[in-house]
Amino acid sequence: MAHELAPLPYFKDSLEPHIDALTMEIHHGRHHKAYVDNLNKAIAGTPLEGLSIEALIADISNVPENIRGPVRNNGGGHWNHTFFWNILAPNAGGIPRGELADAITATFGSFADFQAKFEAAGVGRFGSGWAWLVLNGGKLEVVSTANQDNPLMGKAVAGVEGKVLLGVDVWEHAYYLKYQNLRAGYLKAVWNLVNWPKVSALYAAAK
Ligand code: MN3
Repeated sequence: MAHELAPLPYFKDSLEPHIDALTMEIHHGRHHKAYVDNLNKAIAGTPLEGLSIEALIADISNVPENIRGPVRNNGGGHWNHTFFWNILAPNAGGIPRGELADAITATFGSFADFQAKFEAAGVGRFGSGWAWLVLNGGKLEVVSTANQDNPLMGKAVAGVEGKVLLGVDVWEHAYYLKYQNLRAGYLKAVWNLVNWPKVSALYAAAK
């Protein structure tokens, strides 16, 4: 079955003023849609059509070489954006609670130290990519990937690994209309949108 672009789980203007409606419209309706369309095109007529998006990108090295690049870029793009839309929410943000909060403090020193490390990972990613919070071998880590790579792809492909708890798109298309070149300002604003109950649920499931 072909992969599909799911509707946003909220209205395109629901993340205002932190992420503007036009950015959401273009980012979801054009960028994410293009990843889905190009992924479907790349795997059309191959046995890979039967795989879930997770199974497909977790095993990139077994994708035939002639379509591996497009599957990696567009399959990664599809998974990453689907995850991103769903880890954000209107009227969210604040601070995590419970076991996740304890783990963040134990690992990074404080929630503020974690935020600084995450923002640095996003700002420090030269060009396009993503910043992530992952659980790797039972330990929280802040990492980043290039382009549409992600930790599901594994260390050999993406350079990082672990179960994804939080991810933020730092491609210019994610913020340029409102923040222009100020990626750091966008990353700070995104804290107002993080759905911590959801991140906590992912943490509980990943442990
Ligand atoms: Mn994007």
